[in-house]
Amino acid sequence: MASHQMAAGMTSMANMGDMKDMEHMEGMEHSLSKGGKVPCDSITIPESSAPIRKFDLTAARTTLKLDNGKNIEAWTFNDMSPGPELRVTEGDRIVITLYNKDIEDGVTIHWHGITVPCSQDGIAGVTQDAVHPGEQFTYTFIATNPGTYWYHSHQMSSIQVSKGLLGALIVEPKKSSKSDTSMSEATALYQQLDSSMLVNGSTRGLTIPGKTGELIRLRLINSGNETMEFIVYGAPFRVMAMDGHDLHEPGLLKETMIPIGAGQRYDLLIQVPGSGKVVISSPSAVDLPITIGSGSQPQHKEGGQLFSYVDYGNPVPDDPVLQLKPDRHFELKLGQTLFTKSINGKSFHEIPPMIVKEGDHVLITVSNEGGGDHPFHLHGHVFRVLSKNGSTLQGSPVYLDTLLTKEGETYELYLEADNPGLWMIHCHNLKHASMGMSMMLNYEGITTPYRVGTKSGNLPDL
Ligand SMILES: [Cu+2]
Repeated sequence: MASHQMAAGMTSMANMGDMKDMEHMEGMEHSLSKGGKVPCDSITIPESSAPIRKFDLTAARTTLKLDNGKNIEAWTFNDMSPGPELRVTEGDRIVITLYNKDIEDGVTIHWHGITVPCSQDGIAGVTQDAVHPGEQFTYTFIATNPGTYWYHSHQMSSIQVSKGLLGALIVEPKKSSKSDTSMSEATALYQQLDSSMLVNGSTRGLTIPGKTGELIRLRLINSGNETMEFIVYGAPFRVMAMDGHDLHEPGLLKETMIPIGAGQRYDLLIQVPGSGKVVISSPSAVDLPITIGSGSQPQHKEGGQLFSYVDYGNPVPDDPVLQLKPDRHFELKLGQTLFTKSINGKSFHEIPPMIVKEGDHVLITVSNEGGGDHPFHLHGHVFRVLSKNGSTLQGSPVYLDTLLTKEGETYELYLEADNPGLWMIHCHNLKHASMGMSMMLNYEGITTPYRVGTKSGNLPDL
C-alpha cells in the first residue's frame, strides 16, 4: 500500500520532471509549456510601505509532554504543536522565515485560506523545493483580508500535519475609531496529533473567561481530517464568519449544530449570559469542551438542527457577483474507485488541470458521489458558493476556501481568476488527497522550475 501511495503521490502535481513514466505527463507538460513564459516563483508582491511583521518558525522533532501525562514524538514549529499563533493586522507585510532543524523529508509552509502570490504558497515541487535540514526559506505576503486562517506544511502533508506541523494565523481588522471594545476573542484550534485529539494543544478542553454581557468571538479551526460538529449550550449565538469571511447580518441561532469540515474555520459570536456558563462541545471530541464564563452548567439538550448557510443572514443589495456571466465552466465529481479517491473518476496526474486565464469568471460545479465527506480546498483564491443541490443561496453571500461536501450533494461555485499561478485543488481530508483526490488550477502561461517526485524529494500531498 505504501508503495502504491508513493507512486501515486509522486505523479500528482503540475510538473513531473523526474517521473520515469513519461507518457503520463504529456497532457500537463503541454498545457504548461505551450506559450508558457512566466515561472510561478517569479510572482511575488511588490515593495510597499506596508508595516512589516516578522516571525521565525523552526521545524523540529520534539518530544511533547501532553497535559494528560502522555509523551508524543511530534514534529513542531518552535517546539510546540500547534505552533505559535501568528497574529497580524490587516494590510501588514508578513515576513516569516522557516528553518528546518531536523525533519529529514523536508518541510514547507502553506498559508491556508490566504490569497498569497504563487511563489509564497508553500507547495513542495510547484512553488518551491522542500526545505531540508539546515536550510531556510522566507515567505512574504500581505495579510489582505482579516479573519481566521491557519498554516501547515505542504510537504508530505498527510503525514506532516498529523505529526504536528501546523498553527493558527489570525488577521485582525485595522482598528477603527468605532471598534467594539466590549468584544473579546479566543481561538480554538482542534487537531489530530497522531492518536490524540487536542484543542490548542490540550487534551482537556479550553476555558475562556467571560463576564456577563460580554461578547466573545470564538474562532474555531478544524485542522484534522474529519468533519466536526459543534453544539453551543447555554446561550444563543451567531455565525459571524466562515473561512475568515464575515457573513452579512447573521441571525441568532439556538440549538443548532455547526458542521465544520476539515480545514474550515467558523467564527461564532457568543454573548456571556447572566445565568452561568456557555459550553461548546463536539460529539467527535467529547473530552475537549470549550467553556466560557463561570456559574452553573447549562442543560445539555439532545439533537438540534444542522446549521445551513443556504438561507442564513441577508443578501447584500446590488450583489455584483450575481450579474456576472461565467467564461468557463468546470464540473468536478468527487468520488472513489477501488483503490483511489478520485475526481471525475481519475486520480492525481490523470485528472486534467482546470486551465484559466487571468480575468476569467469561472463557474465550478462540485458534486460528492461517495467515499465520505470531501472538504474541497482551493489554493490562491476565495470562491463564492452560489447554490446547493440546485437551490440558490438566499441569505448572506458565502465566501470560502474550503467547501464541505457530503455524499449526494452538488454545489455551484464562482471564482474570479485574479491570482495567476499554479494552484492545488484537493480534498482537505489529507488522507483522501494522498489517495488521489488532488488536482491543479493552472493559469495559461505560468510554468514552474520545480519538480515533484522521489528524485527531487518534493511530495506535496503524500
Ligand atoms: Cu475527500
